[in-house]
Amino acid sequence: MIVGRRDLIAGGVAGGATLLAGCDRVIEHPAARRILFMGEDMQRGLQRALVDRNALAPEFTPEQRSPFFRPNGTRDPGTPEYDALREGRFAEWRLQVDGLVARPLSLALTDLAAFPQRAQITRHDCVEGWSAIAKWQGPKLGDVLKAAGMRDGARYIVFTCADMYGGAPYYESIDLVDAFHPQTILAWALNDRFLPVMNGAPCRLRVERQLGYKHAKYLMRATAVASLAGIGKGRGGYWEDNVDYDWYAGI
Ligand SMILES: Nc1nc2c(c(=O)[nH]1)N[C@H]1C(S)=C(S)[C@@H](COP(=O)(O)O)O[C@H]1N2
Ligand SMILES: [Mo]
Repeated sequence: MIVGRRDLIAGGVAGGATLLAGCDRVIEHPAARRILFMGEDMQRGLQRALVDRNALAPEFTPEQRSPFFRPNGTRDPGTPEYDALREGRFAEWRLQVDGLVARPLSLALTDLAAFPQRAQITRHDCVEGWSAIAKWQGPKLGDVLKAAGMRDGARYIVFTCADMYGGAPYYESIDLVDAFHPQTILAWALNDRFLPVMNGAPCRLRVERQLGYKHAKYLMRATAVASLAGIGKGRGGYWEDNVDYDWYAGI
């Protein structure tokens, strides 16, 4: 039996990082560390191979929504650039879609709203042990990528965010299976309102089959790449680079 992330969270254990955190002394040894994380990668690889990556995350009714969707991580990027965009109610904001695409795009919120919209009421699970149910709306990332046209060799989409967290730029990445998953959207609305700043205004990723840290807020750029090497520290995301979280955080 494969224990999913949801089971781990429901049981009060917040995934691999916490499980391993109990063995600090073993982990300090480089060889032990290598073996442990190799095991971890194999386990994740196995999970990715066995789990139906196209299955849908559960969706909920409007009544099941949480009264409040708490923020986590950055609550306000607070940079001069972001402040200026916010001041102008994000009219000047553009999402750059670039990298290994045939037609790079520069999309305003009105452009995102002109795509067919998907709305979904889903549960967000943070590794820190909290969950919240909310309605998200936006175009499917897959539709936006189709508009840009994927070029041969593209394997991942890297999301660049407007904020720094703990002094490092926040970024994330997903593979094309998740990028083209029907519930993966560029959300600009939360519970039928524009995203609040604390939840990632003006636009954030929703990648519903993965844990909260993959849901990049304050999106500025979505870049199709062949490899994650050379981006950040090369592990595919802020938490992956800095805290050993798994790149694939499937639930
Ligand atoms: N740009 C950016 N995206 C981010 C974060 C962040 O700090 N900066 N935090 C992540 C984490 S750990 C979680 S649980 C969710 C929290 O989303 P929320 O603030 O809307 O609750 O956003 C994720 N995306
Ligand atoms: Mo999180």
